[in-house]
Amino acid sequence: MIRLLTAGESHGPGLTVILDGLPAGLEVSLDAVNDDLRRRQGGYGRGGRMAIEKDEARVTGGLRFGRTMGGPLCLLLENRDWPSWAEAMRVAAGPEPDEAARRRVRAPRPGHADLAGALKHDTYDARDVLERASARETAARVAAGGVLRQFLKHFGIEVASHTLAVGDVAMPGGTELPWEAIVSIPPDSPMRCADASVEPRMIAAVDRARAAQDSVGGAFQVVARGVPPGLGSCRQWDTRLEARLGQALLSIQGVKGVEIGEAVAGAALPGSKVHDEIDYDAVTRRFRRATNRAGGIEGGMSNGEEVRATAWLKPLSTLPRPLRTVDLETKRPALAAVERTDTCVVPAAGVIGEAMTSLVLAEAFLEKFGGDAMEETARNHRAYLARLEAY
Ligand code: EPS
Repeated sequence: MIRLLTAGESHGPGLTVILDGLPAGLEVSLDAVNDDLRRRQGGYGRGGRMAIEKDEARVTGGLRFGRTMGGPLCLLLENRDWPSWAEAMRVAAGPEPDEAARRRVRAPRPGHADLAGALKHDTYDARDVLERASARETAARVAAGGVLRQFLKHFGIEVASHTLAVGDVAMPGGTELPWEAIVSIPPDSPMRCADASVEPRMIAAVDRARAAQDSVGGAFQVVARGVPPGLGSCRQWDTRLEARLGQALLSIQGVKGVEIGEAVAGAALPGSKVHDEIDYDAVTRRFRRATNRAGGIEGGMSNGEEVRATAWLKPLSTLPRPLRTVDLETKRPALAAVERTDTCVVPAAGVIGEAMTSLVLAEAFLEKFGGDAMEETARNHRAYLARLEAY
């Protein structure tokens, strides 16, 4: 069983990742992990923070000679911004420093975790809440995803993403973007959008929002190929692959909606125009489909086609021109707290979506094939593929 835990605050000393359940013998390239971290930091629409951070993972447990040993992997990511927050976010006990009082957040931002968290944790300083709610935490998830991607690659599974929409600028609907088009998006692409004619309009949408002191949301799609049929299960509600993918993607800060395949368009169509007809290729000895509106999942299980999921992000809730709120202490009307912020994080969110999809697939993969050492997992996987061919 794969388990991922992260710890750390946005302006604390750093982030810790514990990834438990990987078989022994997985070779881990930290360069590849750091490439993913770099991709997450990019994208047009980021604020000043990304000029400060340069995320790099350091291993403090679980690797020997570059390979897992069967124990949990522990990664650390330093927050370079920490020295500016060492007083406001002091770890040690003692009276609240002036700097912490100055950085108090008493005017909860509509759309943010501030209010619900302050009530829940009984604090009048929403900083206690927002520091952990912050999407800074996603750097830790991407570091874990960078490792899990390497695990999956071993078994021919690859995960990629692309931006579908920013604000009201969207890729033309109804076309399934081929895998090759997605993976040929350059790593430093500003919007991570595969359509060069749409990208400048997405950039303009961010510019417009920034000029209006506002923010924009959007949508990204995650695609996984090489996923064998039979990951996940129709056995119970929580074993279903689409349910697990939905939870993983919805757990990304800012994501409010998830669609598997072409679920939204399909809801308005008759079944005959939605379901992907089944064909058999006698040469490759594989069942296959000419269409993939199901997004590679049927009945809670992968069906051997590409797994495709789309996630929608709300516009960021920190607004330079703030909305109305109420002061936590005085209960008087106030303007919401304004923190340094990004204008758009959709390109980064796609990379985080890849990490979360990798987590779900790796977990479902190990559930099916098991194994305490990579060779054992590979043996089980090979035997299953051989059985599918002989089916
Ligand atoms: C975030 C606010 C911004 C973002 C941050 C998430 O940080 P700051 O308040 O320091 O300017 O840049 O994202 C990251 C630090 C990151 O690594 O993605 C928020 O409130 O969620």
